[in-house]
Amino acid sequence: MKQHILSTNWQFKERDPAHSLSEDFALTEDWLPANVPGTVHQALLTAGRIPDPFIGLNENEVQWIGERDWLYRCQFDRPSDIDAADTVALCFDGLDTFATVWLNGQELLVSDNMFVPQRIEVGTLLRAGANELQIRFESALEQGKARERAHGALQVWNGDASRVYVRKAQYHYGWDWGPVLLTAGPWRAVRLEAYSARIRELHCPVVIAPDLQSATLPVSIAIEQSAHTPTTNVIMHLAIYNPAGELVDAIRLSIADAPTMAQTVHHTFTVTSPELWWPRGYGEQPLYRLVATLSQEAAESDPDVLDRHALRLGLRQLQLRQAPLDNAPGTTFLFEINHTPIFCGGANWIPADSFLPRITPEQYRAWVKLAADANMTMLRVWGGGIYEEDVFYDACDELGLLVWQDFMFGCGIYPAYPDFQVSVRAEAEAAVRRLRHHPCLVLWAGNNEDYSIAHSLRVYDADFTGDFTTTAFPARALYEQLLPEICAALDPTHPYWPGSPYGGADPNDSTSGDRHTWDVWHGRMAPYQDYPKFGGRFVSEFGMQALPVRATIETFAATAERYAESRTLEHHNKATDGPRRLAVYLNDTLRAPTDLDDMIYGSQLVQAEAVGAAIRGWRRRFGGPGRYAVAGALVWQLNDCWPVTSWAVVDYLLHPKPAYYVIMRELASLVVGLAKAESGATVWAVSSLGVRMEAELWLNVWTLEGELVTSAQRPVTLPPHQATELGDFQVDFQANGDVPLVVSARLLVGDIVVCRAVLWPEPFKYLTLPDPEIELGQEQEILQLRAKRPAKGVWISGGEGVTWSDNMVDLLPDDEQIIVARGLGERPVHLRWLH
Ligand code: BMA
Repeated sequence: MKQHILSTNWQFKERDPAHSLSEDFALTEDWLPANVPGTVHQALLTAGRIPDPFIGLNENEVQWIGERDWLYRCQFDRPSDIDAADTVALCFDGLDTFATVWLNGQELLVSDNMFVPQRIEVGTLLRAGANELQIRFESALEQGKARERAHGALQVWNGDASRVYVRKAQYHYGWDWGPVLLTAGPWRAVRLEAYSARIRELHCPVVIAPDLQSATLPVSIAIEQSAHTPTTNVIMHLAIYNPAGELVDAIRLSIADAPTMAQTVHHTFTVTSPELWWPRGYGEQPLYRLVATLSQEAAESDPDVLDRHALRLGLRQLQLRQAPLDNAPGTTFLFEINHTPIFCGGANWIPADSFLPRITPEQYRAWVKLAADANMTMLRVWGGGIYEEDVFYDACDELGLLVWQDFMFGCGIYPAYPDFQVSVRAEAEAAVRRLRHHPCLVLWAGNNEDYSIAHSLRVYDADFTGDFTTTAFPARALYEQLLPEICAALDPTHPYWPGSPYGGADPNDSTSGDRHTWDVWHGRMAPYQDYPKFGGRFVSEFGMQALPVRATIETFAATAERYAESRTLEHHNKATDGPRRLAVYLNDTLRAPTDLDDMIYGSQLVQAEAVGAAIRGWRRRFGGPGRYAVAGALVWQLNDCWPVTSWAVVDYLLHPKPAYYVIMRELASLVVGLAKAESGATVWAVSSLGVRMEAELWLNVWTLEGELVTSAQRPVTLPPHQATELGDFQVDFQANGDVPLVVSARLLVGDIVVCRAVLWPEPFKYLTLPDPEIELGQEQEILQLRAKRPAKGVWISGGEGVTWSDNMVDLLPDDEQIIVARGLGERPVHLRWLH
């Protein structure tokens, strides 16, 4: 197959209603160069026509763009390698959103769903020599409003309510962390394909034997041949390569000669003793490679390759186990890979930019690597964004991150009238076909919080079984019928779940399915220390806001605006009551911050403490066979789409906030935990290792002045893949009157401290912390940190481009911590801590 990407020679302009459409397209003036793939905002920015909407209050200045229609045009020559007999197709991998396309003046296609790739055979419309492609993008806002008028207004959380009628990334309408930037444009590639025969689809739903000793690879290949010149002597060569790149098996299949224009051929490979794919932390991520080559045999020469497709496959067993618990009501929500129970610690993923085409493959890889480096095992692709780019899933395959994939519906009552369902079907089929072969993929979920909003409006009746489209929650026809049917037909090897959250009469039930824990921050604004009480069988969202790092703030706030309460900083916090809620948590926890740096540090400390309390408390309940009461904790949210104060643990410019390092520690293979108990402190540990571990538990109690009050030491045994309660540790907190005490626990394997936990008296604002006298040793990029007295939240900074092996640590006397600062070079570091 020959392929030409139409990425040059594009122009765009605002539609001028004073002219007819054809006059407007024919105008010679007003056109500006456009990048394709791209968006109108990016093109206007490049042309210097708009201020950067990410800076200051500029978002307000560019709202008109979303209210207008936009025209694109591209002149291109018919590529010389296209034969007269070839079938030629124009492919639009993504059009955002209400697009009409003309080729040489003839209407080619009308599209209203950003998630549906379009492929149109152009036949004789494509001329020899010069051709012109024209696209009109109509305002998604206006089109959505028209549909809303026709079908009735529906309820949403976040964004303009007309969005539920528009199959466009929902966060473009503004979210509680994202600006309103209703862009338009050919956001994915525009391509010409020409062929005499092509592989339309290569599919291989791998099945692993229950004993994991063999894998069956049932391959099916859909082939299409040009209607004009039926090709003869066509063969299909299929080969499977192991992760080292060595051929495992191959086969040559002959293809029936045309007249059959479309046909599917099948072959099943068996791989014995497969190298299994594992989530990171549990094993390697070996990837097999399946290559299908379609060629035409020639009498006296090598066969002509007509088309070639390849898939990377990970061989792994997957099960979502929903089984009764011995020690708690309801059922588990437990992912098993290769029969191994996985605690899915990780994060929610939102689009990494308001303007999608400018996210580079390198940035995608950097994001996924950040998640992997934080010991995360799962990312949830949240339903208000997009079905992500291939490179995102490729990186997850390579780094061993499991992916929970929502369908793209979020926080709304969506319609389900027949045309809407047709569009959703096309979108879902395209997404499932594109993503189903990735080993990282472990779940399809119907939507984000649509059951929650329905429940809050009292229109969700879990027992209702009639025609959903006649109810006030019509989209159950999508989530409980259309989408699961598509998944069952196209991707039976992955589980489907109707929503996130879902399970129980209240979709946010804590005893079945998944749960979004917003009792902290939203809802009742419970203290973050109470997170452990608000668990669920799988917590797929929870989070706490914090400011981004200072360098990021400086990119959008003018010098005079660099204070926490400034109009600019408040504009860059999109949550309803965001600054006020943040102030409550800060006030509950710390003495009031006085300047921007204190506010950054303070909010980030609170976020780190909150997220740590949640994961620590919930992972403790990953209690072993029959007792996996909480099997996942996905923080809301990993990333941002612009520079903003949000729940993100890494800011828009990929700077980790302190919470990131707390997550890294709490999701390590071995962790120790401490909580207050009647007798003092209670201790537990969690292991995600596959073998029983023998370790030494060291416990110490310190005054803030650095005097050792008590200590204890004992051997402990940690069974694999579970949390283990290690009993109570007697501490008499009252022995010295009001003297605050700090309890520390460490696990040692051999001489090495493998994990630490510290239990501080709270709230921190009541503590008067003496100077801990931190000593810093620095040998190139290795730092040694020691303290004479307990130090809380020691944050190390050293300028841009440093990767810390750990950060935001608590220091205690007699416990040196070594931190590796890759990329620091000779630069000095700066420390700050709570005092
Ligand atoms: C959940 C998410 C998002 C939202 C977040 C913070 O509801 O699904 O919609 O951004 O909480 O409010």
